[in-house]
Amino acid sequence: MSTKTAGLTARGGGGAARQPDSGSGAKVRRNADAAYMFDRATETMPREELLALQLRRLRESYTNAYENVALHRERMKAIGFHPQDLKQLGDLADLPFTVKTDLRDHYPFGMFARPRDELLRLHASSGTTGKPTVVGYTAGDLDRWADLMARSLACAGARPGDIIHNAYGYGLFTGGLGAHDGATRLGATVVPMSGGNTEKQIVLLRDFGARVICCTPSYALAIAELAESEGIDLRNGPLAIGVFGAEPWSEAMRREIEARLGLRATDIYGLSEIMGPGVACECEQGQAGPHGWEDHFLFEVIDPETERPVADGESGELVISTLTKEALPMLRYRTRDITRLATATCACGRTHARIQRITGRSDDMLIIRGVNLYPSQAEAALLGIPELEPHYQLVVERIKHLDELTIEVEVRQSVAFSPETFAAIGERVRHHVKSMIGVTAKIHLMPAGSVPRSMGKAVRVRDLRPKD
Ligand code: DLL
Repeated sequence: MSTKTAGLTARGGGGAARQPDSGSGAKVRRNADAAYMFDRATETMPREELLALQLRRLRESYTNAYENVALHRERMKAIGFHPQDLKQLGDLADLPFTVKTDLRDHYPFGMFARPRDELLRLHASSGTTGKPTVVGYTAGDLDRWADLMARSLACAGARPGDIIHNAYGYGLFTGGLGAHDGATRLGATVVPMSGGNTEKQIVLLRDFGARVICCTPSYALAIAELAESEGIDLRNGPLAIGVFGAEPWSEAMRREIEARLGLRATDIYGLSEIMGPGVACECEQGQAGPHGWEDHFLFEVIDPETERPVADGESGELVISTLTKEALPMLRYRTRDITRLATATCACGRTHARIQRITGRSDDMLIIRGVNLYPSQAEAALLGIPELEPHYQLVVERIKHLDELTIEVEVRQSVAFSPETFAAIGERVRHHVKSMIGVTAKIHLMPAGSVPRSMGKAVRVRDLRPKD
């Protein structure tokens, strides 16, 4: 559905726009200004001020949701709560969560707090079943997103005047256009490459001399590998900064990408329900986890079982409330991403808390070559094919740095075997899966009874990718 690295297989603040430190579009020579920040006053705001700002904006965001979104109003009324009752940030812990299925249940526009004709953009990502999760933006939302993405790119080390090669997928996925608008706002020259066509990516990276590349970490490695096999050494060129995210990755992968592309690899985090890329971004100085932009988002970490906040610095599920979104205010959104928050001021001087590396998810969502995929979506696609039994497993492997999905699924006993029939069924399944969920999978048809049965929960996924 959402193509983070398009073409590979699939996905590849409140108030007016702020002026960058040195004036919009000002050229800063390569590495000339290591201390540059896009919005220094906000990025280094003392934490007490930041928390006071959060409380004020949180009340406004709850009021927007209460007044304009029936679901939120009903949930607040059901517990006798009114936004004016919000006296301190800690009050949040007793308020209801929002979950991904809320968006599906109110598909497509039922959770918008603004009339459709005030929305200037829609994006969508995978839902848990066939229906995508639709998100929308007012002019103000797009403006703040561009600011936050510019802030993120600058935090990662990009500067006005840089060439930014953007290989995040353009389209319904938020990566491409999100990074694009941010790079433009920063005053950089954007190469709107999108994902795929790796050979051309390498030629343009070399010929245009990009200083910054934006893509998923797995795609960065795929680019490195193809460049090496073609004898093109990107390490000798101006490429200096990578802004990588949209899928889980590790410190080992960071080191490998840095060595093979000769750049500093920074981690960018985001999700479409909250905004898209640029909810948080790592600084090049610290490389110690993405700074979550706390003037626009409120981050909590909860125990996914008890649903209560964990102690400061403990690991749990990240929950995010938007503070300035007009079209789609999100209240205590359960991201399902497992992480920790670090609040000590960073080496770079920024005061915004750092989201530590995402170590997993509290649901069964897989990210395969950047495509968000729930086993239930694959199941829905397989159930539409009458020759198949409802017994399957998704096997995920990493081959040459890229994720490969194989679907092992049983064929009904009543289907007589012939190589032609099976080849035709296999092709139909592959096509159906691709068109419904946007992932190219290898299909392994199995005799009835051969997918392992489980005594308890069915094991739907065998994720054989290295953890580090
Ligand atoms: O992936 C937005 C994005 C685009 C982020 C480009 C960064 C760069 P979704 O398609 O809605 O949005 O997927 C969101 O991807 O809940 C995480 O599980 C995962 N994810 C995103 N960034 C990271 C990261 C975009 N840096 C889901 N590390 C999130 C680990 C990440 N996982």
